[in-house]
Amino acid sequence: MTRVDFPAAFLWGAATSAHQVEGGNVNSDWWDFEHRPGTAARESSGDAIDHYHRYADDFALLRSLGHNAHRLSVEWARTEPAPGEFSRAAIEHYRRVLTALADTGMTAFVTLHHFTLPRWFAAAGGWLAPDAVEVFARYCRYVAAELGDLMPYVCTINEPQMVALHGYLEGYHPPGITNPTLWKRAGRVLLEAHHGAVRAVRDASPHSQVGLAVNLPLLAPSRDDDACWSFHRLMRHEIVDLYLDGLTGPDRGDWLGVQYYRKQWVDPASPTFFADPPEGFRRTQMGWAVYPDGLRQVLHRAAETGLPLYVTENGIATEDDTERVDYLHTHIAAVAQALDEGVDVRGYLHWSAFDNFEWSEGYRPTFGLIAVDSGFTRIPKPSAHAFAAIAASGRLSSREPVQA
Ligand code: IFM
Repeated sequence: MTRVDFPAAFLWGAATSAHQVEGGNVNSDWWDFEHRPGTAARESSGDAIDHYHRYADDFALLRSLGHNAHRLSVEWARTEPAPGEFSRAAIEHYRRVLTALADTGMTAFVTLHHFTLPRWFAAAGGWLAPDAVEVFARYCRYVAAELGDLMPYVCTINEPQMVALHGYLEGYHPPGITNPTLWKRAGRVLLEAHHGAVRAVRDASPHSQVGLAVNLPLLAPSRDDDACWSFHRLMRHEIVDLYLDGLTGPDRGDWLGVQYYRKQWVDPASPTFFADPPEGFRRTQMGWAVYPDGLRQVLHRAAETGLPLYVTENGIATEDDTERVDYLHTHIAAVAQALDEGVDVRGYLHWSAFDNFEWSEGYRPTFGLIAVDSGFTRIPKPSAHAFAAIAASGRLSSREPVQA
């Protein structure tokens, strides 16, 4: 059994997002999507896990499980319920939330946009509206001015590539569009929106460290033929390179969040653009292929930006918690290996703290270290304790070599 000691300052924690845990996010485009017949959403987010009211107990629980950092999001749809009209009550709510988090001693990573939009912004064209970048920057500036003292780390946008891919090409997130031209346009707007948000946050809260969180699947061609390789190049460009190579200039930010879940095989002949994982790969409740060394590989690719890296999401949807324990060990071992190979990675935030609302898939996939029953009782799983042992000691006793 090998033992790996992480740097003393390494951050350990878990991540959530407002819509997935708070409940009652009725002024958002997602609430509308969940309730509109014919969309891909299978159920309503409803009360989610009522984190909106239970945040203080939730933070105390995570702290007791050894976490020294936590990632969460501020909900734009609550904060700016009408264009340019900000809710004092919403800001005061988030001030209470972030104060409770700071009181536990955990370091806050605060995301400003995690998939959900205010309905009015979506109705005005969302990311394709001519003033989208400025409107988003106005919201970011406001939140940073109001809450910047409680936001040591700010993430502008969660997974811009997935906002573009799921919302504008695959169509199973709002606005439910399946149009390659609009997909490419949305991605470029989101990248520009990140740069605008970095400027806005820095103006309003100069001491906050601002970053972007990108989802980096390890992409491979599903067949060794020209059509497949060329489609692989296109998908890799639109999902990975556009964003990583686009992080240039003074407004690129201070750090980069890497979110890794799986290896994916692109397939130009597939109506979903991707092939099923080949035989031999463990698949999650989402049908995703487990491939720990992909995390090491994408950390190396992200390191080419020269920015300090944080793993801001990594996790598995499974009913079998022993799989989660295994996933944690093998993926944290991949982070350790990347560190050992010289990659500047400074933290690991697991997705997710709690079982929660998994977007169009609803509540069926369970990504949490902590289960939540129908009475909102939190029940830490064995994996929460396995992660606590790693987080509290900063030490991994790896039981398996990382899959090559
Ligand atoms: O639940 C999502 C999260 O909101 C963004 N990253 C991927 C997770 C799992 O699909």
